[in-house]
Amino acid sequence: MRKKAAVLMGSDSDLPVVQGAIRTLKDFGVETEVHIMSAHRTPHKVMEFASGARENGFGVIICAAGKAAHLAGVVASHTTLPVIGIPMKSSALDGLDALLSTVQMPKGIPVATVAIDGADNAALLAVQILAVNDEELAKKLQDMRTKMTAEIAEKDKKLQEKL
Ligand code: RP5
Repeated sequence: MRKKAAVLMGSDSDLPVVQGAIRTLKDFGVETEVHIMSAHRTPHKVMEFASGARENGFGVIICAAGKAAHLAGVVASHTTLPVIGIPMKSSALDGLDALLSTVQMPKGIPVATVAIDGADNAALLAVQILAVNDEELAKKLQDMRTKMTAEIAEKDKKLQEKL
């Protein structure tokens, strides 16, 4: 049976960006649970969710957080499932603080970090992780790439006609 994905975000203010990840996961038919939980505002809830995630049927966890963003790192410390961090732009520093907080994990507890506000790529990476032993998902990924290639070729063709 296919594993589920979890999408966690530190605040409801992250939702407009995180929606992109939720939509992409749903487009691929991945069962997804979405929660607001914060490493500093609800630390016990985060620990409980992360430590039970594997036995609760999850295969990958996406964590979106801004500012001093430690959600992904804390989640990763409580599970051996792959964790993908989305640094959010929600700060006076335009997300550079969250990017460094998320990407600069000390050795031993990895977090795969995507670009600032990179919700779509977080979802695609999650799908790629789940597709390691799922031919149907792998085929959908390949179809998406083929479509993308055709779209670029079409855009280039139009550009050549215009020039
Ligand atoms: C982080 O602080 C959240 O992930 C959010 O990006 C940022 C701001 O949160 P709010 O003050 O809008 O709740 O924990």
